[in-house]
Order: sequence, then structure tokens, then C-alpha cells
Amino acid sequence: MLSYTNQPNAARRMMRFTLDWLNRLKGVDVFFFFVVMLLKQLWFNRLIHVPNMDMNGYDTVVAIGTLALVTFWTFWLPTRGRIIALIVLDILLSFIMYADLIYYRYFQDFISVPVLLQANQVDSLGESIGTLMHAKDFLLAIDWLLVIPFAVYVIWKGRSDLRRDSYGYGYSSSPRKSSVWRKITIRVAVSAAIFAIGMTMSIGNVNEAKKTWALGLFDGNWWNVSLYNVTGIVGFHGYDIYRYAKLHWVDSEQASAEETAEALAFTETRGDNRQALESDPTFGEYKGSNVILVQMEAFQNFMIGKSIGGQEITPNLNKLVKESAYFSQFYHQTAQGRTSDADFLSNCSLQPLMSGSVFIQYPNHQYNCMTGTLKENGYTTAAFHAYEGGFWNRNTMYANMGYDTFYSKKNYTIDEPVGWSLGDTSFFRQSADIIAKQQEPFYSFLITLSSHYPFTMPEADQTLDVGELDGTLMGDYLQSIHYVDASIGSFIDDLKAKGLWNNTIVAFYGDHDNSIRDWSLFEKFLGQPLNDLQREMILKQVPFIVHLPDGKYAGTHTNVGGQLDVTPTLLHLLGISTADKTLLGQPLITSQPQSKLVVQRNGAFTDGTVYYMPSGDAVAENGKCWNIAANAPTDVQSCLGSVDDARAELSMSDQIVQHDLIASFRAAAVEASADGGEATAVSTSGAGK
Ligand code: GP9
Ligand code: MN
Repeated sequence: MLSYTNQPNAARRMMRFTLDWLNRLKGVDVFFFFVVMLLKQLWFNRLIHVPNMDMNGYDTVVAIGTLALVTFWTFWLPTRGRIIALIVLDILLSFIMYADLIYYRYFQDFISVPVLLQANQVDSLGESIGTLMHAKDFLLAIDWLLVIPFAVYVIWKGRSDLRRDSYGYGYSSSPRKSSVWRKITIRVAVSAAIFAIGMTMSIGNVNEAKKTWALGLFDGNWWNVSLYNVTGIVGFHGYDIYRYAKLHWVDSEQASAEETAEALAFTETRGDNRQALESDPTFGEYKGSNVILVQMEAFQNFMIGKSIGGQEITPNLNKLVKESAYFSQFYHQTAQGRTSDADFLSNCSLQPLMSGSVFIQYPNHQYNCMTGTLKENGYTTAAFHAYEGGFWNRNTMYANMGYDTFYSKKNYTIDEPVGWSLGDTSFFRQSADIIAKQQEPFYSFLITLSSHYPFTMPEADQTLDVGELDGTLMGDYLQSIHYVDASIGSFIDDLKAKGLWNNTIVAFYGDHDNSIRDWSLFEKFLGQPLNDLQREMILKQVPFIVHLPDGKYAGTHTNVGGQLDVTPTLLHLLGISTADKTLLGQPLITSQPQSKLVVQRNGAFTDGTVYYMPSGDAVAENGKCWNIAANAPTDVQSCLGSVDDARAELSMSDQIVQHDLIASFRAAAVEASADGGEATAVSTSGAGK
């Protein structure tokens, strides 16, 4: 029987044997590392269990490639150093995978640099962390039981062998110069080869995927989980660090003092305009009301009031627009960030980015979003969307915007699946139950999903007879819009039954167009040919419907507006001043309709009289100017006067978003008040937090 005191010696002998063996079979430690880490990645992939994502041949090749990229440099080290480096890498990568796993189970996303910079998001894991840890996760670290004691032994052995240099890698026993150089050359050559192989297997393959099945994924960046599907977990973190560094350190320059002052002056003018409207009787007319704001997926304005074969497509909204302030000349202003852009525009009243999404690229910058402002004013704030919480980086961005709670897919029972997720009828029903339990006053922001492209509805929910459009994208779109309309009808009934209809401002707007690009389908449905202006209006106009508790201001409002006017409109009605907030929009419900310019991300704009479409060469005079009433092109001179205003709005917004100028404005204001000087008229009230 082995005595207790003999055990350490046996263990030590075993370790010594292993070390000798690894030293003799050069590089076999790296081979083990690859096998172990590959198995862990396979296990990780199995544990996160993303639907439709299995580690196939492609993923394995990319995973080996990324492992080669994180290990190539270890060949520069002597055997013992390399073994320790590999063990450290093993512990580090396993730890990252484990952290990602826990985070994924809660947020359906992976930990990214912005998440790490925003500690309060991880905080929200809080009490539930215990339920997120499963016994089988232990396999991700099972090898630590052996490798950690082995690492300790190797370090200890290294120290005691230092004088003897028994492995001949420490250069302490003056080996021949030529043999040292030979070893260095071999190590550099091996590491260079591993690096080259790693690059080909990982980045080479990812680049191929980017040209084919992952086309546009790295530009859109809409979901980290989709990126993971292409890069693997190690590659994802490499890409995430690259993405962050490029955006925040390489591509970004600090805004100069002049640029900051210019942006401040620009937004102050907007604030002054809003302040002037605070003397209007509409300001504060609905002080203290709850607010429910619904962003409707791909809901275009041309659906309102339309019928097909004698059937109303949106009977519930048609009824609602008669009882509400309905804006018939209201535009979405989204760009590549689609749904997330609509959300940002409507809640934070700034323009979206030219490329990418603010939600993904600048989720930690400061904004004066409506959510945060309402929270500061005592509102309970919540967002509701029955899809993966990590999509469009909502988990991170919503925490920054000031939502107390974000109810995502995991908070819903998927009892009526439609398209991507839960059908809107059940989504509204389950959301209303949560809303009704909230502390008043509340702000609830809901995002629908059932009318998402390609609009495939279950047979039972296709209740319209779309005639010759049957089987076309347009036919499917009409079916889905009809279904969403019915869901909204039930939601309104539910709010009435719950006693919320009369003390809540309930507003709806469409997020963006339906992505159907076959104009013959629109023409068939509308029964007329469409010129460029009509197409643009169909594409860009979404409904904006504001139901006030007493039904006041009901009817069709023809003054123009855009998504960035949503926040100023609602805060104005609630009597919350936005004079010192960095917002671009203006209230749309005032006793006298205000004139304004609605600016699109591509530089197009309208004031309700003319519609300007820029030309591709960015020469203002080469753009096209339309007279809306005449539905015909007019002299470009009629539009040129506003081209610079539109461009200024876009560039000022970009400065603010990209250079985090709201943070600078606040810092300047704090400094000014600390100096006892006159505080600059900027928001000191936080970044929507
Ligand atoms: C998913 C939904 C869809 O959460 O917001 O986004 P989209 O594809 O319309 O931008
Ligand atoms: Mn959308």
C-alpha cells in the first residue's frame, strides 16, 4: 500500500517523467494543447446550443487556425517556458469560454469590449448567476486538475535546475554559440510557419466566407452570435478587440475645440426652438401620463386606409387614426442599422450613422435618450421585444439608454410562434400583463416582429384573400400587416380592460420599409404606375400615431416629421423640458404646426413642399428637386437653400455620436459651474442614465 508520505514523491516522479517526455518529443505539448482546446471549443459550442449552428468542418478549420494564431509565439520560448505559456493560455481561454457561456445563457450574446466597459450590464446577472452554472460546464476546466499542478511543478523544477540547466535551454551553462543560433533559427522558423498556417486557416477562410455565405455580416455587425458562427469563439474575441480598437483608436480623431463648440451651438439652437414652444398650451398638457411607445416592424404608411378585394388591411389602425393624432407625412430616417436605427432615432433624437449601427459601434457613449430623461422624472422604464436580447446589441445599449428592465425572448412563453419568434398577438398579450403591474408612471417601449421580411405567416394567420398577389412577397406582406393590425386591436382592448387607456399616451410608428424592391408588386397592389417621388414616399413614409388619453388632437396632421421628432413630441406633451438636451428633433403636436426639415441619412430631405434627392456625386446642383403638390420635378434652385442645413444636421449628429460630445458638453458645464462662471446651456442631467 502506498503510504501518504510516498504520494508526493510518486506524483513528482510522474511529473518529472512527463516533463522529460515532453522535452524529448519536441512540440508534442503544442499538439496536446490544440487537441484539448479544440475539444473545449466543441463542448462550448454544444453547451451554448445556438440553433442551426453546429461546428462543422469549416468551423473546426477556423478554430485550429485561431489557436495557431494565439500560440505561434510560444515557439520562441525554451521548452519549459513554452509549457507554462500554453498552460496559461489554456486557463485564460477556458476562463473566457466559461464567462461567455454564463453570459450567453443570460443575454444570448458574447462578452465584448463595450460589455466589459459597462460593468452594470454584467451586474444584472446578479442573483441568477447560480442558475446559469451547470455541472457539465466543469468539462471546460477538467484538464486544470492535471495541468495546474504540472505548471507549479515545472516552475519549481525550473528554479531548482537553473544552475544546472539540465535541459540546455536556459543558456546558463555557456553552450556553443552556433548551437544557440541554430535553436533560435529553428524556433523563429517554426513560429513563422505556424503563424502563416494559422492566418490561412482562420482569416483566409473567414475572408472567403465574407464573399459568400457571410456576405455583409462584418459590415452590418448586427449580432455577435452570427459573427461567432463565422469566426469561432477565439476568433470572435480577436475580431471584437480589432473592431473596438479600429473604431475608437485608429479611425477616430478627437473633436477639436472648434468642432465641439460648433456642435454645441448647433444643438443649442435646436434646444432654443423647443424652449420657445414651452409657452405653447400643449406643453405639459399630459403631465404625469404613462407612455407606451410601439415600434412596428417594417410597417409602412401606405398600408393605412387600404383595402384589397373589399377587405380592410388595417381595420384597427384605421379606427385608431381617427381617434388619434395621425401624422400622414412622417418619415423613417434609418440607414444600415435598420431596426436599431429607428429605435435610436426615436428614443435619442439623433441621426443614425452612415454605416453600421450606433447600438453596435457606440453603445457606451452618452446620449440624452427619452428613456433616461423619463427615468430621471420618476418613470419606471422598460423595453419589450420577444427576440434574442443580444440582437442589435440591445442588452448593452438598453442599459445605457436608461431602461430599468429589458424583457427579451427569454421572458416570454413562445406559445404562438410566428416567423422569427413569438407572434405579435401573444407578445402584446404577455407584455400588457407585465405593463399593468408596473409602478406608475411608466414608460414602456415595445418592438413588434411578426411582420419581418420575408413575412411568412402560419397558414391559420393568413386570413386575407390577396387575390393575384397570392404567393408573392407583397401578398405575404399584406397578410403579416393584417395580422399585426389585429394584434394591435387586441392590445388596445387589453389596455382598456386593464384601465390603462385613459391615463396613458399610446403611440405607434413604423421602423423602416419592408425591403421589397420589386416595384411592379407595389404598382400591382396600388393599381397605378409610380414615379420616383411616389416610390421614395412609399419607401420612406411610416405611420406615426399618437393616441392621447382624452383623444384630443385626433385627426390627420399633415405637417412633416421624422423619427427623431418622436422624443421631443412626447416629452413636450408631458411638460418635461428638453431645452438643455442634445436632441435634434422638435415637437410635432403644438397648437400651430411648426415648419421643419426632415433629413435622410443620404442627404435627401423634405420640408413638406419640396423633396430633394441628392445625386451620387454629392454635387448639390446635380440633385433632383421635386414639387410635392405637383408630383413633378422642379428647378433644383427651389431645394438648394436647404442642402447645407441638411448636411449640417448630419455632420453635427455624427460629431456628437462618434466623438461622445454629450459627455464633453456635460464635462464643460460641470467645469463652468465649478468655476463659478456661467454654466453653459447644456445638459448636466446625464446620458440617458
Ligand atoms: C430583431 C428585429 C429585426 O430583433 O429587430 O431587426 P431588423 O432586421 O428589422 O433590423
Ligand atoms: Mn426592423
